[in-house]
Amino acid sequence: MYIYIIYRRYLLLLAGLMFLAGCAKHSTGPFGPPIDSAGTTNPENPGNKVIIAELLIDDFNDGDMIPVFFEAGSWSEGRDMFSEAYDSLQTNVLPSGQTNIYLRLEYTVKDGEPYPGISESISFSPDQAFYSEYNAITLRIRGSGSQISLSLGTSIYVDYDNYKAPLLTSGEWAELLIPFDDFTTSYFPGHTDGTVTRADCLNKVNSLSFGNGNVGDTGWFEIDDIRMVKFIYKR
Ligand SMILES: [Ca+2]
Repeated sequence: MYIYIIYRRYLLLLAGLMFLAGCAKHSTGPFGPPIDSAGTTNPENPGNKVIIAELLIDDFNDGDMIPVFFEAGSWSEGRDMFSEAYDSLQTNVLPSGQTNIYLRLEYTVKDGEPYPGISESISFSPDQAFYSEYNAITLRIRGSGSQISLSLGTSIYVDYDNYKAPLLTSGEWAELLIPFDDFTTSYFPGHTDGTVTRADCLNKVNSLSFGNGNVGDTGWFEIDDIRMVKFIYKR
């Protein structure tokens, strides 16, 4: 069983890393195309985004690495055999005296075959049907300035198929809303020939991960308040 878990984790990491190069060319902003509440593209007056449903994946405030949403799983660092990655929980004391806990990953991506890179991820079993109830992910992130790839692994074809979105980091916390429509995939022809829809794939999500495959990059990122949300534009 232990061997299987390691193997599966390696597959997920491998799949994630295979995709990073493509994400570097993707420059969609965090809020995606404006639509109105009926789902119609409306660049003149997108209105305000209003979140009408949400599912907390994890805010880390319980102080453990088990996601609030998925207690059968655990956050874990991943890396190829040459790179380095160390995850930890960090605590902030807020002005109110309360504490906020978030997840930190420190890493060095070293050159190594076949797919150098690091990741922080959780795996879901059984698969999760996020697309049927939600249309975006919200989270808070800060980091050392590198581009991080947010990945939803899906099992519609094989167990390491991925949908990805790039996240830019800076030293300041950023609150991001990433619509599912901003996620891209390029693995299999079925994704683009119309035989398999985004909904098909994102209703079979088996992992969520944050990764970096930029060889030579040494840095860190911190994440908090990860939620699946459903938003509409309201005018
Ligand atoms: Ca938190």
